[in-house]
Amino acid sequence: MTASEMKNAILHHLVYTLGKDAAHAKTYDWRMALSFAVRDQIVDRWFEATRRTYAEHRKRVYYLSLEFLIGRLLKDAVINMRLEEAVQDALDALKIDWHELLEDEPDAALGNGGLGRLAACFMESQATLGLPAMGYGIRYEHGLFRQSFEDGRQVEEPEDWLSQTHAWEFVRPEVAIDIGFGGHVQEIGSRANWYPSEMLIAMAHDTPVIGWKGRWGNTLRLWESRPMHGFDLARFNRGDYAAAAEPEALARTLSRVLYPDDHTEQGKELRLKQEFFHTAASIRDIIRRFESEYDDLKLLPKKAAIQINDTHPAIAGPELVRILHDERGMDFEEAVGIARNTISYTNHTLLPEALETWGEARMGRLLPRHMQLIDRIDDLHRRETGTGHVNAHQDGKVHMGTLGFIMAHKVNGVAALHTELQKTTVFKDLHELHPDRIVNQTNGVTPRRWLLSCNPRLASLITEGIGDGWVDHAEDLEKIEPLVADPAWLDRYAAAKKANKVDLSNWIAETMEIGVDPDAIFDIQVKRIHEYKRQHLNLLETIAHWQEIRDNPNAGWVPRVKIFGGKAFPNYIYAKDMVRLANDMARVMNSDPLTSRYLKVVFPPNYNVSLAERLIPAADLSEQISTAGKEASGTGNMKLTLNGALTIGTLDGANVEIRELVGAENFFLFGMTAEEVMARRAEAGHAARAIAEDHRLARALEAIRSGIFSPDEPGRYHSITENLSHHDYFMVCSDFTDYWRAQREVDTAFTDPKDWARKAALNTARAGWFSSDRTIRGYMKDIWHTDAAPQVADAAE
Ligand code: B1H
Repeated sequence: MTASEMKNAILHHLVYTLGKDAAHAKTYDWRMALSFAVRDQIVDRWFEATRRTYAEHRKRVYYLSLEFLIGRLLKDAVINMRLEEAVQDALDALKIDWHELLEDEPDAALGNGGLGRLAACFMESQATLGLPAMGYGIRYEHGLFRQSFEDGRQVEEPEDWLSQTHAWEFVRPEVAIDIGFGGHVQEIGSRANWYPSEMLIAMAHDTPVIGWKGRWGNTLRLWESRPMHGFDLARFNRGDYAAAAEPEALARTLSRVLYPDDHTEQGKELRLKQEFFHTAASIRDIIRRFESEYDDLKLLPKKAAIQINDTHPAIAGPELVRILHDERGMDFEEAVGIARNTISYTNHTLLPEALETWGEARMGRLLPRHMQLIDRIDDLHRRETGTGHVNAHQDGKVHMGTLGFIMAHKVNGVAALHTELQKTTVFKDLHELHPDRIVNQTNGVTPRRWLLSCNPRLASLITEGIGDGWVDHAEDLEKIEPLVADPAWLDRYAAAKKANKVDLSNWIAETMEIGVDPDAIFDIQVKRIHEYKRQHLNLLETIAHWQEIRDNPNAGWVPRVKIFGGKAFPNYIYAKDMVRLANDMARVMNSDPLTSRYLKVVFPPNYNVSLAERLIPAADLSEQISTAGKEASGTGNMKLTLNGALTIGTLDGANVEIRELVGAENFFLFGMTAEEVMARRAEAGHAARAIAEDHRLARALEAIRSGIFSPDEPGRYHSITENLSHHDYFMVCSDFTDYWRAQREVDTAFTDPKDWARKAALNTARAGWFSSDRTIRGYMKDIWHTDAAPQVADAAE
């Protein structure tokens, strides 16, 4: 497509789709017009992929997830369609600022963190690989809350991405699926009819997901809940206005908001309803599509693979059995076998507080037939394995992890260490019964968004050196290793990083009115705020460092900018205290004339995908400091490595694999191993001992206690200091000394800029394995048993 064709397409949509005269068009109108013009380019390729999938009777992969953290889509689409030049030139001709349009797009935050972003990266990789796949999620009207700070405190506001038309979706009013809850069951022999007492409708909205060079397009289908019976006109006519609208409002609450839980199990009824709504609609849609193509349901595992993203859609097992057995009359045991061979389950966390359970009373009331089927599945599983002690329904609750495991042919962990720990902890008994079921698929991230798009300077430098093959064969990044030996090339690598840091410094100055030194170490910890991720370990080290600078302000310190980003769950008081402490520290330290040349603390609010794209390319140091054994994988760690940040980290999650690949000499390791953590935790008084043995730690804790950071309320952080001094489940104190040591090694290493650049470049060169293309290939081979389809011709540049 030429620039002038693009310009005409934009003008056409401006006038005929948006009904706007160019003379009066605002940023929003231009962005929408551009988005529609780009979307037009995608549609034919998307159709072509669908047609081929049918024509070749290909196996489809269905990714069921309550979260898809997709972020903005415009730039992604333009890049994958190779339309950058055409768009840039067209907008220049129209005197429209491309960056202003990009910034105008709402960030679709339909997820909490890593689990949701992983689903989004997977969608992009599946499309890039040409794998027929479909993502199923919920079209939340409000995504993850918007975070702002008031006097340093986190304040949550509703997120409103749908207040403007979503440019990328196609509404499918004809795909409307009935979903029932409650009611009663009438058993007829082994089978049953379920008569729900409450009904609503799931309506589909489809967003095309286009792969690299437009070679393949898949669909992200998001369900919106709708009332079965709309407005009650009789009531309205009687003057009962509120009641007339009530059924409608109730039905719509199901897709109203994303639960902001991240690793906590709230057990709310509405959440269970969301889970069933999502899963039942998706399963029904999958069966409908299958039956339009095949007439023998025994073929289902051959033609469809259903991946459930954590246990949130784990009701898929019983629901599929219900359809096969109750509705289609398949023998019960056979139905379980078919369902199991179709479904596989990814476990994302071992944290006990995150493992979903539902009370039998609630489950029995909302899903009476599923409750019966779960007991029969347990019963069958007991007979198959000859054991009585592993049941999904146990102690008055349904354990969704166990249900997920029993109803899947493969269960996967998300990094090597996490998968091994699964075998010895949460799924120990089940693993012994089914030793071949657990497999590992280490997470990955898409290099299109997380390098090519977010870091154009580094991406062009790489492409100039080795061609653009790395974009869809990220392992090729290792071809830059020979260049790393060339000092001139390394200077350019360092210059790209520096330019990214200057950009970020300018943004920080403009939006937060904080001046930072672009030559300082940009030390970044971005992720949800959680005790196990240990932002407070970072904060304590920052305090101790600040105190040492104050002791000796003229000692020639290596300047640092500590950058934090992340949201705390609204009811998680401890995490919110950590946010406030960081902000209180920033206020005090940034205005300290003795130290502010050397140390700044910056906490931009509302960390989301777009902010990640801004921060990550400017990072020198990646903080991956979770208590060993607690972070299943992490994916931010991979994005930062790819963008040439060195990691300071524990042997946790995918850090282990990152360190192996980039080399121990290019990684700042500290802290106890998962085994050591478990042993130390059993020792009484471990925290007090660690504090007694480290005067820096003791002094940092004392500073918080004294109220230096909260003079108006000295006791503000009492719960943090008390918890760390006495309980310290996450071993902040016991890991502090080694963390301090590693941070000082970072300082020393940074004083040799050439060697630092070399290490950084080697991180980029060796991070290709963390492409989600590699992850998806792993799922295809070990779990889904599918091939990538032949591709549609490349979109020309
Ligand atoms: C991860 C979650 C999670 N693990 C419950 N578990 C949720 C659990 O709404 N809920 O109820 C939401 C999310 N998220 C993360 O998954 C892991 O902590 C990361 O280590 C991992 O990288 C990511 C992707 O696998």
